Amino acid sequence: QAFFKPIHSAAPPSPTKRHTKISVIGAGNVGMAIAQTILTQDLADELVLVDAKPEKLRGEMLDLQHAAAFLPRTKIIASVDYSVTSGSDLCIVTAGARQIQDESRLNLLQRNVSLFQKIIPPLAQYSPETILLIVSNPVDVLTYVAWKLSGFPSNRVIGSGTNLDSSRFRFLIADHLDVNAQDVQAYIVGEHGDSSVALWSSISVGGVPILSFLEKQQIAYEKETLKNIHKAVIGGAYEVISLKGYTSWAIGYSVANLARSIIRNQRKIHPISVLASGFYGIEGGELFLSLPAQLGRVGVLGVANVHLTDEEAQQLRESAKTILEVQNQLKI
Ligand code: 6V0
Repeated sequence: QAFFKPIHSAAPPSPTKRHTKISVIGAGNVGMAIAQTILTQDLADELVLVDAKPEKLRGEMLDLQHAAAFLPRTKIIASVDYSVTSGSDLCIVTAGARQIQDESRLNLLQRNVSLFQKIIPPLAQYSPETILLIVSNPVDVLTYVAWKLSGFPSNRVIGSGTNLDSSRFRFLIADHLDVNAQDVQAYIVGEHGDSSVALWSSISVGGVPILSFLEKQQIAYEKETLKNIHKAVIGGAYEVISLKGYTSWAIGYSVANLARSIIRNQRKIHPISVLASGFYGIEGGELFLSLPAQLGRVGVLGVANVHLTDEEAQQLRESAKTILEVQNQLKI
């Protein structure tokens, strides 16, 4: 006997209602922060966790499942076997070696490329239509590696890139000016890391272009302050890692924000790692780095044509060179 007596006149579920499935690969600090933010924001009908450590994975799965009474209904499953990811709309890859104190992101690369050779082909095989969202560092080069290993069109392979750096940037500007970070439009582009580029010329707060405002007021010293803010953005991850051992909450929110734009077809512009060759005079080979890109249900819809000063464009090309130099040494 059924627990509920069915109401036969109730309409059957609409055939157009989509079942949304998101897989998170790597159930470490970052993967779990992303998973829990996705759950609280009601972004998926089914959330899948994959990790190489079965006990830890089961522990994380149970811990999240035990919160079911307080969360939107989501089926949570976990396995070390990639077949559980089958039919995912979005696969978020956070698996990897953790960045250790003072280690540059580029040093992590070699350890992570071989991991990706085990992770990306089965993901692509089980979910041939999925969007791959790469978070593992160094994110720009690993997004390129994922693109090559998956054989997917470039619009379906994205790196979380400088979405997080830009959020740190907006927080620090907002804190300095005592305004709401959501009112601060400011992009960091280029490499997620030491060669990232702050687009000073396009920063605005509530629609007011900040640099020209400061220049008109002849508050020249403020420019120095803003440059120090960029330094603080670059040092931000290193500082958090040296204090608590890893970063998690901000990257969790940042990636869930990208997941929302994709799954809910928001057409929002995010600074994320995309195939950048040909944009803003970037040449010399295929590479991924962050540019302000529009995201929707099919992945990357386009790249915004933000005005860059000559200096900013030059810095962006230098950032591209830094990435290519490393990438060219790889065997994929
Ligand atoms: P962590 O806590 O060590 O988690 C990594 C997880 O990956 C562990 O649970 C491992 O068991 C798992 N793993 C390892 N190999 C495999 C495999 N073959 N298949 C499945 N799972 C595997 O690290 P943490 O979560 O702190 O960081 C994860 C990655 O995210 C690192 O590469 C970080 O550098 C990167 N980050 C990227 C950021 C960004 O803005 N792009 C921000 C923060 C961290």
